[in-house]
Formats: sequence, structure tokens, C-alpha cells
Amino acid sequence: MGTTHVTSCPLNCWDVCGLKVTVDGGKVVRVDGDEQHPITKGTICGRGRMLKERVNADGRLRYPLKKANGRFVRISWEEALDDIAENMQRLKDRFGPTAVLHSHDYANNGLLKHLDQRFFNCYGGVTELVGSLCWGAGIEAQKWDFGNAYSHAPEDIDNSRHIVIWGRNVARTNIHLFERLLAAKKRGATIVVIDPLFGPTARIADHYICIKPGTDAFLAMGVMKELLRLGLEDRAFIEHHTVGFADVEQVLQTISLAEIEQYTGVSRHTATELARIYSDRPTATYLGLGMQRYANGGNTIRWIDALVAASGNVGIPGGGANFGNLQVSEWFDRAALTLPERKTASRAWTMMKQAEEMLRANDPPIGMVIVTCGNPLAQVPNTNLVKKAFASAETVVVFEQFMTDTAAVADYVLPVAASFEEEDVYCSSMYHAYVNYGPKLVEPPGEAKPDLWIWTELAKRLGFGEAFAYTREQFLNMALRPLERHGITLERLRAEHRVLLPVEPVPWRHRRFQTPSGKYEFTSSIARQKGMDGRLTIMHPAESAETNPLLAAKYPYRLLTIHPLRSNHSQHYPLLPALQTVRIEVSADIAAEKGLADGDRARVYNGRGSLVGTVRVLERAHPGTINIDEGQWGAFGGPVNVLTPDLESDNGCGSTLYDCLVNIEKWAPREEGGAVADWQTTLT
Ligand SMILES: Nc1nc2c(c(=O)[nH]1)N[C@H]1C(S)=C(S)[C@@H](COP(=O)(O)OP(=O)(O)OC[C@H]3O[C@@H](n4cnc5c(=O)[nH]c(N)nc54)[C@H](O)[C@@H]3O)O[C@H]1N2
Ligand SMILES: Nc1nc2c(c(=O)[nH]1)N[C@H]1C(S)=C(S)[C@@H](COP(=O)(O)OP(=O)(O)OC[C@H]3O[C@@H](n4cnc5c(=O)[nH]c(N)nc54)[C@H](O)[C@@H]3O)O[C@H]1N2
Ligand code: SF4
Ligand SMILES: [Mo]
Repeated sequence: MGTTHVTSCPLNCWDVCGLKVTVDGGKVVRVDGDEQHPITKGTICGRGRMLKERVNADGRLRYPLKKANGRFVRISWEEALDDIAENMQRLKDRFGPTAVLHSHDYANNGLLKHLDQRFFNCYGGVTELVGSLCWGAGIEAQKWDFGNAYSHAPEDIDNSRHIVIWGRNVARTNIHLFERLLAAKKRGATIVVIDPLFGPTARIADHYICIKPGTDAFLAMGVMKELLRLGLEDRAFIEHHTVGFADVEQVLQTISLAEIEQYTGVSRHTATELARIYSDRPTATYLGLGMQRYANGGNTIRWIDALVAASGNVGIPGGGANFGNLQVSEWFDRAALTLPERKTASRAWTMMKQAEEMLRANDPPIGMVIVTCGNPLAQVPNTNLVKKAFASAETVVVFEQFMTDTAAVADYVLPVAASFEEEDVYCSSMYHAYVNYGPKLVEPPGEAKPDLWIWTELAKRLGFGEAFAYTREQFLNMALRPLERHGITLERLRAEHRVLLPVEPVPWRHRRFQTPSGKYEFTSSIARQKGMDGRLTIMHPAESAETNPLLAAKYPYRLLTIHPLRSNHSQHYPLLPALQTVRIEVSADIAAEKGLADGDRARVYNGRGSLVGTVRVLERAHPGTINIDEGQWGAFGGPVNVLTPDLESDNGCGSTLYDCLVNIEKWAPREEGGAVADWQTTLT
């Protein structure tokens, strides 16, 4: 029963699926895939399907809340908005606008989610977060190498003879690439998976390379060495379209295959095989985001790019160093939406350092934090410091759909609309280049309002209401204006549900790179302009026996905190009781060493924090590796970020979430039934 509408999945994900949502009696009653979507073709994942449960959940926030004497009480929107606006005005008058911090992430792919910046720019400019927990190092790396981070169109994989999945958890995080991998395998393409963890993607691979976390650059160096030794490099490409290769050759001479074997745990025979695969073009490389969340992450991506380039796989159908696809975001008029010229003051901190900076800030101090589209108390590294920083802020305002760990520490919680409750246009620069239209299908529950309504109301109170005196339709048209000349309009999107953006399906086909030299840069002049060396280098993770032997002696195991299968970050944990427990996955050697078996309770700890959970032994993980999926809520024993470091990566203000050493011990709770005590995270 009910009526079915075509829309988009709004979640921050590679795939941006087309959805079919059935509404009955004003409620979402079914979420399916849209078979007509050219990329996602009707297949969706559980996270998309669970959007029905998410929008209808009892746990949805329905009313504005204010904390009084440590407890939330319901207040009216009038009171909430007046309080917040008055507070903002007072802070601005006394300290200037940068006394307000905007803490955010990108939990929703809607174009109009960028209007938060319009609000803050019109206010005069706040303390903003720059960089990215997600992909900062890799994007910057590709900007240095190619001048930009562009990927091949999804269907171009049909041209690949070999496909290397390098640190991307395709079967879990990018399901439509997984479908294409299965098809490629069927037609005889070779699939190589390079990952410290053996999972469903590795299961379908012809070659699985179990690498030590954080050492991929060394493997790329080994493959390059073998490529050169065997004379398999693409000399014509190197000579005509690149600069800096002599620097690469020089570094390669300083490291031996024996050292590379030792660092990576990968045999030299494998490096030779990979050199042959890379030279048997076209070979496509799909880079994941995991391996650049290290202190050497930018250098890692640059070495892999260099291998792809030296082997002649750049700019050819079926090739490419596919990471992000910024061709997508470039199409929208972000400035028209965000009005950067209205900013009169600015202060920028990196996402990683938001807590440390908040605690240190005195010129001006942070008087108010406004959190949108993010759950920093679960998702930002070094949670104990983040908690401390948020506790230090005079006023915390959180725009949320659920009472998350972050909302729980707020002074004001403003209930916002969720999927299908507002009109927007969705796309992402991660995988394909379709933009999907998303109509408003149902009303938000209770008094929940779209983020845009809140910005508009606050803007009126702060004297720049005129900047928000536009309809959604007008805002969407503003963002889409550069596409008009290609016949892509809101009207067309509404009629056709999704439209392909005009992007190059085989980037760098013309060998004109966006670097200052116009060539592929093995040695980066952009880096040099920024005062850095720009050469590829030899670099270990920050938390490793090579860099910090004392730390490694105390905390000998490497902790990965990869993305969960059934949740998008922290968003699905409250909906699925089966997810509400901490699972500690340990490699077989750790289990043997510590006497751990499936089902045992264990405690993982380092100098930043500790976490208790249930053990699962991974038979094929790289020795010395532990994984705990990210996103867990505090109430269910998380978040794992109590353990992770807030150091920045070597470039692009990226994160080092996986550059993390820990120790583990069997855990026997002192009091039986002490589950709640187990969940407490402590500073050790
Ligand atoms: N199910 C699900 N899907 C998602 C998301 C989600 O939360 N849940 N989130 C979405 C978002 S925002 C993003 S950014 C993407 C991320 O998509 P992915 O990049 O696929 O996911 P990650 O979990 O970041 O890690 C990818 C892989 O990197 C491996 N890895 C870790 N360290 C290393 C290393 O040093 N070397 C190598 N070679 N591999 C390493 C991990 O074992 C893991 O298999 O996923 C998107 N899709
Ligand atoms: N340890 C570890 N930490 C990680 C990662 C990891 O791999 N390991 N991955 C990192 C990566 S790649 C990413 S992208 C980040 C993601 O970090 P976040 O974006 O912070 O995580 P989410 O849980 O997706 O979403 C945060 C909140 O946004 C809310 N939300 C959703 N839609 C809207 C909306 O329209 N408006 C408002 N106001 N709120 C909304 C949700 O209810 C949710 O509580 O996490 C990073 N943190
Ligand atoms: S979460 Fe990703 S794969 Fe799942 S339905 Fe949404 S866009 Fe598709
Ligand atoms: Mo991400």
C-alpha cells in the first residue's frame, strides 16, 4: 500500500544509491533500491534499507532541549533560538565572531547542508575546522601528483586487464564496485587485494597480499624497484609527461628489497609479480581511505600514484589511481551558497586538533560550540580529550536527530529533520558522478525542523535574515547554476530523478595535468610552494617500532578501527541490538600469545584510553593486528576513538586514526554483571 517515490540515499558513502521509498499514512513504510538508477540498479545495503527504522525510530529527537542542573528539559523553539542568538551576539560583541566554533563532519550528502557555512560567514566568520578525518592526506597527495584527485567512471573498469584493490574494503563500503569486481572476475580480469585484514573482498581475489598496516609505500617502492630492474616501466610516459623521476630513482637506491620485506611482511616474489601485473596494462588501482589515515598517509598514496604513473597506467582506459573524484564537487557553485565574502574574521583549526585547540584557545576563548552533521564525541580521535574540550566550552549547541554521545553533553539540543523529510540534491565525490534528486516525502516528527529552517530563524534574530530569504528551490538553483549550460537544472532533476554530471570518464587522457608544470609530478612543486620538500620519501607510521621503539615495546599491537558493516559510522548502532557490543578482532598470533579465544572478554588499552569487548580471532589478519569497528556509542561500550591518536597526517591535515599502537589483556570483570562498569572508558 501507499505511494512509492524515487529518491536518494543521503548517507556519506561511496555509492549514493537511488532509492524507492514507499510512504503510507504520512510514514515511510518501505525503502528499496531504484532499479532505474544507472549505477546502483536497485541494489542497496542494509544501512540504506534501515533508513526506514531510522526515520521512524522512537529515539528520534522531537523537541528542543535545554540542559538545566544536568538534566534536559523541553523548551520552545522561540526560547531556544532567542537564547542561542543572544548568546552569539554577546560573544561577537565581546570577543568577535571567532569565539564560536563550528564543529561538523559530512554525515549527509545534501547540497543544502553547505548552507551552514553561509550562516557562519554572514555572522562574520567563526572558528572553522579544516582538513578531514576521512581522506585529507590522500586528496592532498593526488593534488600534488596530478594537480587534482579524479577517478575513472565506474564502467571503465570493464577495460581493465588487472584490478588492484589497495586498502579499500569494497564488499563492505562500496557495494556497487564489488558487483563490478565480480563481473570483472567472471570475464577473466585478475583481482589483487592488498589489505592487512582478510575479508569478503579478499575472498574473491586471485592474489591476496596481507600487508603490515602503514607500510604500503614500501611495497610500492619494492614494486617500482622490480619494474625498473626488469625494464618494465613506461619510459615514454615518464619522459614526456612527468617531472622528478630521477628523484624517485635516487630514493629507490637507498632501500633494499630485504628491508622492504622486513617492513611490509610481503615477499620480494610478490613485488616482482605485482611489477608484472602493473606493466601488463591496463591495470586499474582502487585506493581505499584506510591506508592514508597514518602519519605517513600522504607519502603512501603518492608512492602508489607514482607506481601507477611509472607503469604507464595513468590516462588510459582501464587504468587510473582511483581515490576520490573531485570532478563531481567542482560542478556546484559553492560560493553562491556560502558567501565567503561576508566573512570579516577567521580562525581555522584542523579537525584532528579541535579538542587540543579548544582547550588552549584564549584569543579569543571558545564561548560556544555549534555541532552540525557530526558526532565528534564518537568520531573524532582521542575521545577523552574531546570530552574534556567540550566540557570546557561555556555553551554547546548540537543539531541532531538522536541523543548521541555529543548531543548528551550539549547545553541545547535542536531536533533536526532526517532522510526523506526535506528536499535536497545528493551526490558525492567518492565514486560515481550522478546527482540524485531527493524530494520531501514525510514530515519530521514532533517539532523537529530542517537544518535550513534553524539557520534561517537564527539569521533573522542576528540581523542577516535577508541572506536566508530564499526558498529551497532558489538555493538549489544557485548551487546548480554552473550546470545550466549543460542542460542540468533542478527541473530536470525533479523529472528524471538523477542526472550524470559532465565529467571526464578517463581522467588525464590528454596528459594535461593540473600541476604547476602541467605534468605528472613525482617531485611536487605544490609541496615546494608550501615550504615542504616535495620529494617522495621513506617514512614509517608515527606509532611503530621504527619510529618509537619505547612506545612499541609497551604497546606492541597495531589497532585498526575500520568502518562497520551494518552502520554508517555511528548512525545505525542505536537501531540494531546486535551491534550494541564492542567486538575486538585479533590476529591469530595475538590470540595465541595472550591465550584469547572467541567469546573471551578482553581489554585493549594504550596511554590515551581503554576499551573492553568480546574477542573474535581472525585467522588471516596480518600478525600483531587488532581491529575494532568504529562508530560504537558510549552507552554500548564505545567509542573506539578513546584509543586513537589526534596527530595529523604528513599532508592535507588528514587523520592518523589507524596509526595506533595498543596492548591487550584478558579481562575478567571484578564484579559479575558489571557490564556497565566494563563500558567505562578510563584514562590510563
Ligand atoms: N558499511 C559502511 N560503508 C561505508 C561507511 C560506513 O561507515 N559503513 N563509511 C563511508 C565513508 S565516510 C568512507 S570514508 C568509506 C571508507 O571506505 P574504505 O576505504 O573502504 O573503508 P575503511 O574502513 O576506511 O578502510 C578500508 C580498508 O583499509 C584497510 N587498511 C587499514 N590500514 C591499511 C594499510 O595500512 N594498508 C592497506 N593496504 N590497507 C589498510 C582496512 O583493513 C580496510 O579493509 O566508506 C564509506 N562506506
Ligand atoms: N576510529 C575511527 N574514527 C573515524 C573513522 C574511522 O575509520 N575510524 N572514520 C572517519 C570518517 S571516514 C568519517 S567520514 C567520520 C564520520 O563522522 P561523523 O560524520 O561525525 O559520523 P556519523 O555517525 O555519520 O554522523 C554524525 C551525526 O550526524 C547526524 N546527522 C545525520 N544527518 C544529519 C543532518 O542532516 N543534519 C544534522 N544536523 N545532523 C545529521 C547523525 O544523526 C549522526 O549522529 O568519522 C571518522 N572517524
Ligand atoms: S549506505 Fe551507501 S550502499 Fe547503502 S544504500 Fe546508502 S548509498 Fe547505497
Ligand atoms: Mo569518510
